[in-house]
Amino acid sequence: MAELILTISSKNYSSWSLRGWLLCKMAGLEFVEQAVPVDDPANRAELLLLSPSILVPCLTHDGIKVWDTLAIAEYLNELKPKAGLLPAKRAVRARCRSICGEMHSGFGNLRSALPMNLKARHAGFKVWAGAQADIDRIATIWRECFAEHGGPYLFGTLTMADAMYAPVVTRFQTYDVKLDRDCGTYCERIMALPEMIAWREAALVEPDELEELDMEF
Ligand SMILES: N[C@@H](CCC(=O)N[C@@H](CS)C(=O)NCC(=O)O)C(=O)O
Repeated sequence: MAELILTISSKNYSSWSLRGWLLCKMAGLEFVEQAVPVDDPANRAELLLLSPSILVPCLTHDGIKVWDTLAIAEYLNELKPKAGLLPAKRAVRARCRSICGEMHSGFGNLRSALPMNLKARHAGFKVWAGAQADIDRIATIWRECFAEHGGPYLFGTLTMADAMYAPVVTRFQTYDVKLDRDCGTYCERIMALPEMIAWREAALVEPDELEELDMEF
């Protein structure tokens, strides 16, 4: 197979990079990581050559550029249909795509108030009502999935939905978000995935915090 290159940015701050990277891992494909720091305006010209949206992640394969995380997820599913990125049954696939879409286009309050930052720990963080409503909705989605599919992941086995929600899991840890037992156990399970351990370890050794990135990213 032609070489796959995944362009990403900070492992500490970039939630979309984490999603794209996890999707590649879940697809079971060999890929080359290309890290571009997007905080420096000088790098934006370079990034434009790598990603038409100037955003990460961006996947390059066989002369094809795929940007935007949902498009990457669908592309990987086409490349590796047996990897199970989407559930086998049409109705369940529809639900999986729906909750991925909800993550992709929604939860703005959560994303801006609780930005991904794996190095940080905010014990007793005060979550404002708007972000709490997003957290409650996510917990409802997860609980419905557990009830329907019995865990241990959202659709039984790992799918693109778990990748889409993985950065939320890290935020729940960072900001000490109170969750019920099932949701808490799910978070622990996601953080215990070998891929998440590897990502977190790399995030923790990135250069010091960049203040301007301590926001939705
Ligand atoms: N809708 C895009 C969002 C990607 C996105 O916002 N990426 C952020 C990093 S997490 C980015 O590249 N930001 C660069 C910048 O704002 O300069 C996707 O699904 O991939």
